Amino acid sequence: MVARLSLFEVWMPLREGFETSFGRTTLRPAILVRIEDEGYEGWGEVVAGEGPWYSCETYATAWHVIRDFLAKRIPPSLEPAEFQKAVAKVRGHNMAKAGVEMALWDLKARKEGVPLYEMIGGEKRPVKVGVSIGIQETVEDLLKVVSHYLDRGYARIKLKIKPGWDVGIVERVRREYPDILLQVDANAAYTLSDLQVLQALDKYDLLMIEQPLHYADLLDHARLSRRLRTPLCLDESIPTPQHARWALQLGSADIVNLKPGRVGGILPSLEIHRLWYEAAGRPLWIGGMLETGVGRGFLVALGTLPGVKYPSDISASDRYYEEDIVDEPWRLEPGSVLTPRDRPGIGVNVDMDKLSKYVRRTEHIRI
Ligand code: OSB
Ligand code: MG
Repeated sequence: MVARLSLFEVWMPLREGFETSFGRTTLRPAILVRIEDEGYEGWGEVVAGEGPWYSCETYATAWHVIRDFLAKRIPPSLEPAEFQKAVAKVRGHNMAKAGVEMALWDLKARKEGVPLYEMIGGEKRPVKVGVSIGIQETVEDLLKVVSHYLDRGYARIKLKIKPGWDVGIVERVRREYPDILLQVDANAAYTLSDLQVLQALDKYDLLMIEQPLHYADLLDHARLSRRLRTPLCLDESIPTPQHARWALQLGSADIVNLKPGRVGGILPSLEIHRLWYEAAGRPLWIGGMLETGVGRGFLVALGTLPGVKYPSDISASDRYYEEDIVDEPWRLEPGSVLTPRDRPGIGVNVDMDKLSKYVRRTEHIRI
């Protein structure tokens, strides 16, 4: 039988708009990738957004790159490692590569009848998670949202910040909740000239400050890191394992927010895990990109790796969507954890009836 790749462009309405320093999302596009072979199917998800803000990729560039360049390079073995070799000379487009590579991982794990977390060397244990809260209209609104998620059982809060929405709101949240695990994410909204604002955050016992400076700037992050007491975490600045290596050598960060979509899939994620945690002994955690239940399955699997020392940005399906597109949506369990499923692959199946409500474009490609 000939294998087949299918692309589904979905637009998922978010329960609440999600605002960061680069913009606001109310309807989240995603490309779901399905690869079928020998009666099995594997699913992956492309996390590129509507516009080139978090990354230069968009859902539309990813569709184009998968259809015109990546699909034809999928090796007959359907092995993720061989796929990575075959697409190594395609520069960038990590989110597109990740969507396909992850579908190959899910397919491989399903064929072998093993859960993905086991296949990638994870431990069978619940994954500690938190919630990432977007920029709100007022501080009062923010306090309500924080209290809502604490009531629902999330034990760690990440606040999005930007110039003008930083020290003041952190101060208020900290005053209200002196003991919670709290951290901030600037999505590259500052420069070194904002040093005093960033240093002012040192007072609030934050777990970390995520990506304060320009997305491509490892050097200024190294300079900043020396002048902050709060641990510095990089997200956008680590798009490849090489960047993780450079960041280690320069001292650009204490912590990495590891996102499989940003770095091009599971294999580059494992490579960063080796460099950052196994070789250098530094902590990491898993970051989300508002994924559906499919992408979430990969995040949970990665969250079981040793070295994931901080709560990850992997909230339950109902934090994002009224209806997830998988048969068993991800649920928050007591202790602020999600538990990997003991089913083959990512452990959830796509519900085609649900999926069809959100699909705007479909394409099937023989591979
Ligand atoms: O910077 O971590 C980020 C969502 C979209 C794009 C970038 C980021 C985020 C989040 C949300 O913070 C994390 C989640 O999926 O809950
Ligand atoms: Mg981030």
